[in-house]
Amino acid sequence: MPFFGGVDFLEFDSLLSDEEKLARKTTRQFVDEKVLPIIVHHDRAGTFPMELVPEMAELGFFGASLKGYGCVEMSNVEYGLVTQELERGDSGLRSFVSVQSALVMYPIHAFGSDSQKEKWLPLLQQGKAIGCFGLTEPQFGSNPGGMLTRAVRKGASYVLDGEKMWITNGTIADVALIWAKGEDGRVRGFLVEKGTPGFKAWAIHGKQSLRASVTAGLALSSCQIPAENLLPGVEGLRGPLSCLNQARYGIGWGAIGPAMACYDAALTYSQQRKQFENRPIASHQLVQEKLVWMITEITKAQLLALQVGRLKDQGRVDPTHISMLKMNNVWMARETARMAREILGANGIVDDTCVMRHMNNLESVYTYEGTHDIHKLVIGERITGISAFT
Ligand code: TGC
Ligand code: FAD
Repeated sequence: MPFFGGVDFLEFDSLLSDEEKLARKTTRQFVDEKVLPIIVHHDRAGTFPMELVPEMAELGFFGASLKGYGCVEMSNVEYGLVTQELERGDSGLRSFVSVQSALVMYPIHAFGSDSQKEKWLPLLQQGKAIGCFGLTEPQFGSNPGGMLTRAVRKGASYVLDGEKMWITNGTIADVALIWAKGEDGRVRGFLVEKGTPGFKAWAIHGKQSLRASVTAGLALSSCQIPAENLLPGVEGLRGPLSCLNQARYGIGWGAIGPAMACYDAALTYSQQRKQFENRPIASHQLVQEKLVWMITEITKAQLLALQVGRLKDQGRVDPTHISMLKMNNVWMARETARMAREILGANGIVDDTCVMRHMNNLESVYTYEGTHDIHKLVIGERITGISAFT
C-alpha cells in the first residue's frame, strides 16, 4: 500500500521546519506500515493493539515533549504532528498516547516528588508501565469539581473511597492517577498502583465508538495507599485541568488526522464511482460542494493548530486558545467524516474503508476532554467575562 501523501492545499508544509516534517514522516510511516494493517481487526474485536506499545515507546511517542527521564524532548508542534498521524490511524491509538503522555507523565513530571518521577517516568516512557487518569465520576463529567471521591489521611497512609467512570486504559494500567478531595475539600492527585487492595477496574463493554481503546470503571473502597503517593506539587481543580490543557492540545492536532483520511477516501471514491451517464460522482456540484467544504475546513484547522502550537512552544498559550483548537478541530473532523460517509454511499458503512470507524470514534472525541459545548462556554467566559456554566 502506498504511503499516505498528506493533505496540503495552502502550502502548509512551507510553514514547517525539517525536524517537524521528519517527526510527521516517521509517524506517518509507522501508521501506514504497522497500524493500518491491523486496526480493523482490533476495532472489530474491541481490543487495543498492545503489540504496538514497544515500538511506540521506541519511537519516543510517550512523554514526547517532556524533558529528561528518557523523553525525546520534541517541540509542541512536532508532538502535534505525531498525534495527527496517530489519529489518522485510529483515535484509540492517539488516546492511548494522550493519556500516557499528557494525563499521567505530565502531572508526575510537573507535580510529582523526585522519587515519584524517578520511579514512574522512565517506565512510562519505555512503555513498560501503563497509566490512566481518573477524574470523571458516574455523576460528575463536565463538572468534575463536584466529585465525590474522598481521600482521608490515616497516619502514614491515605484511604481513598469513590468511583471513577469512562477511564481510558483503566483495566490495563499499572498506575492510576486518581483525583480525590481531601478533608479540606481541595482536590489532590494520588498514584494508586495496580493490585492495591480495595482498588478494582472493570471494562466497559458495548461501545460503538473508540472500540480499539480500553475504557473502564474504577472503584476505590477503603483503598489504602502510602502517603508518599500523593502528588505534592498541586492542589485544587487547577491540577487536573492543567493536565487537560496538555491532552486537549494533542487532540486538537489529532483530529486533523481522521479528517484528512476521510477527505482522501471521499475524493478518491468520488473520482472513481460513476453514476448517471457513466460520469464520476465528483462531476456533480453537490458532491464538489462537500469536498470543497472539507478541504477548506481542514486547511483552516491546520493553521489553527500550528498557531496554537507555536504559541505553546513560545510559552504564550492560554487554555482558551486550546479550547478553541479542541472545539473547532474535532467538530470539523466529525462533520468531515459524516460528509465522507455520505459520498461513499452504501460502501461508506462497512469497514473496508476507514470512514465509518473514524466517524464513530469522533463521537467520543467530541465528548471527552471537555465536550464541544463546554469549550464554547470556556471561550464565551473569556471574551465576555461572564460565566454561563450555571
Ligand atoms: P473554575 O472555578 O473555572 O476553576 C477552578 C480552578 O481551576 C483553574 N482552571 C484551570 N487551570 C488550568 N487549566 C485550565 N484549563 C483551567 N480552567 C480552570 C482555575 O483558575 C481555578 O484555579 P484556582 O487556583 O483559582 O482554584 O472551575 P469550574 O468548576 O467552574 O469548572 C470549569 C470547567 C467547566 C471549564 C471545567 O470543569 C472543565 O473543563 N470541565 C470539563 C471536564 C473535562 O474536560 N473532563 C475531562 C476528563 S479526562 C478525559 O476526558 C480523558 S479522555 C482521554 C483520552 O484521550 O482517551
Ligand atoms: P455530561 O457532563 O453529563 O454532559 C452531557 C451533555 O450536557 C453534554 O452535551 C454537555 O455538553 C451538556 N452540558 C453539561 N453541562 C452543561 C452546561 N453547563 N451548559 C450546557 N451544556 C452542558 N474521563 C476521565 O477522567 N479519564 C479518562 O481517561 C476518560 N476517558 C474517556 C474515554 C471515552 C471513550 C469517553 C467517552 C469518555 C472518557 N472520559 C474520561 C470521560 C469524559 O471526559 C466525559 O464523558 C466528559 O467530560 C463529559 O462528561 P459526561 O459524559 O458525564 O457528560
